[in-house]
Amino acid sequence: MKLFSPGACSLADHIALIESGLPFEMEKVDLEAKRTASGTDYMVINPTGYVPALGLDEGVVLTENIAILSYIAELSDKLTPPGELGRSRVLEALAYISTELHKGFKPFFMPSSSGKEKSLACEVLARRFALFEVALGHHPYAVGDSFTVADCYLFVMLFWAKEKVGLYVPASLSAYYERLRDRSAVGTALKDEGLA
Ligand SMILES: N[C@@H](CCC(=O)N[C@@H](CS)C(=O)NCC(=O)O)C(=O)O
Repeated sequence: MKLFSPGACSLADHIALIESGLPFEMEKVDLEAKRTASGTDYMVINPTGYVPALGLDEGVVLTENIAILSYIAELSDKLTPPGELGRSRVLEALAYISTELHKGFKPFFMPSSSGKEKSLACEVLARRFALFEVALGHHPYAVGDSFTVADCYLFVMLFWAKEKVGLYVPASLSAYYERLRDRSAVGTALKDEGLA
């Protein structure tokens, strides 16, 4: 498998792959030029132009964080909580992180955003992060008692909040973030992407 990934949301998939123990390689993508490090037109690999994309051994490409993270969890049989609803609970969390948190950061990454748009985004993100503040009051991870792919994605959202945007992050989420940062897979992924 090959993960197309620079220092972006694809960090979540990078962490998940290391945690899974599955063999993989990485190829960097120049997101402005839409070219991979080996010179391929990235739009041919992923017509949306977004990272991540996961090239599978069979020459098939999987795109979209939710699909890739779910695939890694299924293939490794790790990173999903036990129980009848385990897989659905992870999908529920991934969908929330993707549509409510990830997309909420957009104003911070668009040079044309006004100060007003950014401060509104801060308020909205704080409300949306609060859901996990409540969840983490009941159990140690995003979806229960075990580390899952939802934690990989939530970690990246908190990384952006704390290290890129400077959002206020409540103490319980900060403690969770530090706990995840101490995981060996997270440290390795951050180092490999030059973010440590
Ligand atoms: N819907 C996509 C969105 C992924 C996405 O937003 N990727 C950003 C990096 S975090 C990107 O590739 N941006 C490049 C661009 O907008 O040209 C997914 O969930 O995988």
